Amino acid sequence: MSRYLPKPEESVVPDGAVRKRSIIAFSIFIALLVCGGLLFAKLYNEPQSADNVQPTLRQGLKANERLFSLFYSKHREAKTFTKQDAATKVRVNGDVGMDGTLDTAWRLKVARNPGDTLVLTMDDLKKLPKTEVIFDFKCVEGWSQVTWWGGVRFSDFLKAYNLVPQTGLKYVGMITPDKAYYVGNDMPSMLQPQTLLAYEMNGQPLPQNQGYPLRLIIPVKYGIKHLKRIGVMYFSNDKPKDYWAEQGYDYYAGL
Ligand SMILES: Nc1nc2c(c(=O)[nH]1)N[C@H]1C(S)=C(S)[C@@H](COP(=O)(O)O)O[C@H]1N2
Ligand SMILES: [Mo]
Repeated sequence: MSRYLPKPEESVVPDGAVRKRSIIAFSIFIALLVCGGLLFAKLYNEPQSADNVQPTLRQGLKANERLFSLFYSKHREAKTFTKQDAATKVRVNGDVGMDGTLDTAWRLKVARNPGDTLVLTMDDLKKLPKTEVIFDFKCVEGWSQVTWWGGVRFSDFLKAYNLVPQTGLKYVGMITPDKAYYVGNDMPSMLQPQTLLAYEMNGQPLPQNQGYPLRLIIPVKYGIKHLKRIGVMYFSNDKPKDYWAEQGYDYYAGL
């Protein structure tokens, strides 16, 4: 005995309603077309600014930048590891600005204000509290390694040397003593508590090829930003010169 199956209820839409829906759909289509056309015309007619980007597009880029810096606020922290996780054979990469060897004649020059440069020795820095960080060091070339560093937390250094007003500026620039390698880092990343002026690796003074006597460790950034062998440090609102950004790499180089 065949079972009686009720027919699925047909939804009968009256002709008038179909026409109305078609008109609405078509109107939306036309409206979008007009908006697109207007935007194109606006972009097409806009004078380009100095950096070859139309102001409307620039606004979009600026909004992206703001969104980005929200995610990468100074509260973010890189994942940390234990000393047992740290590599004993630490990879050496990049030797720009690393010619020859440095000795105790080295000084850290900090351009505090125009005409006011601090000149510091390694002993000055070692008097400040020591902070250690063990994190996964990542290079843009595609390798990473858990490594252990010790030194002065950058924010502690600023407090100790009356450099807190300089945190009102947007960037910190660093240069090797021979000026061959240079980086710029944004202030929020510099103030992140894991950022160090490092003078130790695996509990020992830095090897020459890894930045003796002082290097930057900034765990929220890719390796390119961890300048080895700091000679000069300065503060500015303009983006400091950056070696790899000049080669086309992302200036921010955040993880
Ligand atoms: N002075 C200087 N610092 C530098 C570089 C360089 O070529 N010169 N290379 C950078 C890059 S690309 C990386 S990945 C790290 C590598 O640090 P490491 O040699 O201690 O592993 O240093 C960074 N700091
Ligand atoms: Mo790198």
